[in-house]
This record gives sequence, C-alpha cells and structure tokens, in this order.
Amino acid sequence: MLCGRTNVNKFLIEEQRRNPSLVGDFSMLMSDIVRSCKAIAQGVSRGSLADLLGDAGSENVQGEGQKKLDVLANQAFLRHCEWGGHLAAMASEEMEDIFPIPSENPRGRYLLVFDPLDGSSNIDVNLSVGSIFSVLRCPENCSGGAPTAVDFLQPGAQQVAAGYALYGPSTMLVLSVGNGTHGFTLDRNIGEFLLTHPNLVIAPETREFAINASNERFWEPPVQRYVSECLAGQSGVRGKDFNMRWVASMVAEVHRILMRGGVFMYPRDSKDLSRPGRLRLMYEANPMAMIVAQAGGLASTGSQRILDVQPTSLHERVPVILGSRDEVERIERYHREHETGEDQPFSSPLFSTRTLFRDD
Ligand code: AFP
Repeated sequence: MLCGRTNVNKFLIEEQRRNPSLVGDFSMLMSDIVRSCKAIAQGVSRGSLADLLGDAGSENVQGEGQKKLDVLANQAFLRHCEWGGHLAAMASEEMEDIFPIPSENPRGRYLLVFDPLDGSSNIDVNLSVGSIFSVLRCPENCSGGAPTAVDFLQPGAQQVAAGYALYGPSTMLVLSVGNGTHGFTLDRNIGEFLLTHPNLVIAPETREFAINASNERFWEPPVQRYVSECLAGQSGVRGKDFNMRWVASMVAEVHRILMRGGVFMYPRDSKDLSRPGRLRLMYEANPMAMIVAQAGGLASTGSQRILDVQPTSLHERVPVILGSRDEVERIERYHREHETGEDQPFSSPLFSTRTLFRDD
C-alpha cells in the first residue's frame, strides 16, 4: 500500500518551504528535472525495442563517440527544462557551449548543468547508467544580460541542489537540496518517484574500494600506496581484507557507496598529461561531491576538497576520490605525506620523479 508515501514533488515543496533561500520556482525547476529523468528512464528501458541502442555517429565536445541515447537524453533535459521560466541557461557534457534559454521563453534565476547519460559505454551491454545534475544560482549580472559560460564557473560548495538518476534494476533518483541526501524509487505503476531512502548516511569505515586497476602503472604514488595496502589485506598494514568493484558507471559506483559504504577513485594519472583526471568537475564531480558530503562522506582530489575547487572552464576534468570519510581522509594524508617525502623513500618526491638523487 503506497498511500501516505512522500512523492518527490511533495518532498521538494516542503524543502522549499523550510529553506527561504530557495527562491522563485525552485521546486518547479526540480520537477522539470525529474520529468527529464523519467523520460530518459523510459528510453533506456525500451533499448533495442525502440531502436535506441548503438552509436549516434557523432562526437561530443570531448571527442568521444556519442550513443543514440546520449543525444536523446541531452534533448530530454533541454526540452523539459527550457520552457518553465525557472532557468537562465543550461550546460551539458554533450554540448560545447552553454544553452541560453530561448528568447521566446521567460528566463529564470537558476543554471542547470548535467551529464545526461553517464556511463553510456555500458548502455549497449544492458548495464546500469545514470544522469547527473547540478543546480546553481545565476549570478546577479546574468539575470539582466545573456548568461555566459563564466556564470557557471562557481565552486561546488555553491550548488543549490544536486542529484542523479540511476537507471538500474529499478530507477532511482537520489538528490540533495542541502539538507541531507535522499533516495526515491520510480513506481512505474503510478509514474512517480516515491521517497524510499530518506537521510542516507555513508558509513565512515569500509572494506570496499573501486578503481579501474588497468591504469595502475599511471597512478600517482599515494594512490598506488593506498591500493597496494588494500590488496595486502589482513597480512598488511591495514590488517583487514578488502573487496574491489568496478562498474565503469560513476552513478552506479556512487549509489553502491551510498547504500553500503566504500571508496571510489578516478585519480590523476599520467596516461594523458593534458588531463588532470578523467571525470568532469562541473557535471560529474561537483554534484556527486555534494550528494556524498550531505550523506556524511567526503570527496577530494587528493589534495583539495572537490567542493572548494574553483572551476576555470565548463568541461574541465578533475581527479576524484570519494566515499567513506575515513578512507578519503587516509588517501588525502597519503598525498600530503608524498608531498613532504614522509612516505616510503622509493615513492617520495625526494627520491622519485622529482628527486635530486636520480642519476638519469
Ligand atoms: P561516459 O559517460 O563517457 O560513458 O563516461 C563514464 C565515466 O566517466 C564514469 O561514469 C566512469 O567512472 C568512467 O567513465 C569509467 O571509465 P573507464 O572506462 O576509464 O573505467
């Protein structure tokens, strides 16, 4: 019996009443985002039946091949959120430039940035994918003139709301409007997201980590140290065995961490020196950092809290280490110890890549 369950619209209206800084049509904007996710969930679940799998034959701004569903999911966000009068502009992984609200529609006070279909390399093999979104306030000067990309370049700590939809065995929406992290499950019978996981909390300790281990040779020494200690298990310095998972879909990894703890790493690596990491700050790292922080976890680059990073461009990349607080703090400590040369001599900067003692 579902009577009495809180649906996401009721939840958002109550949050807006509770928080006077959520001005204007905030809950209406969130409802538009929710509708976008429902439309994408429908497309993802139809898959081959609706001829929605496979490549679109185009590339996004990062030079990555787009899937048909990448393109459709991007359109779903644009079409559901452009007309309500709540937004001044949008930006997405799939578009090089920002999308100002068309002049025939009223312009609102918020900015929306999103990854319409994260993990889309998984879509053709029917594994979990998701959408990630972040809501920012439009700065003062952007309500008058036309918004520009610079208006989006706000640290994650200034996000008004963040969330993701996970298109898995069930479709879930997880969001934060700055008052905890809450999970909703899509009831397809009534077409509504119902509050099923209020006040999610990430356990501070864990025995599970997630990293793409095929990149090991490119990682920085602090991450190599952390992972090798986990792998050493009970007989190593950690004194306990660890388990490893890698779905290659950030939404699924973060969701697992919210459900049962763990740490997720896509650290800085030396595979491509032009990139400080793989994940995008504005529409992957920042929203996930808010979700995780509001659930009691932490998100860091290794040397700085993600939410404090000042963005310099819309599509910039950043190293990401997030999840259970104790583990993320440990990895941050390993980065500090590496910088000061306090970690093992073979991996410290004094003896390694920047060593005075190298003989080459
Ligand atoms: P896409 O959205 O381009 O599919 O990328 C997804 C993602 O950025 C993130 O969800 C994963 O953590 C990561 O890629 C997996 O990447 P690897 O294939 O390098 O493990």
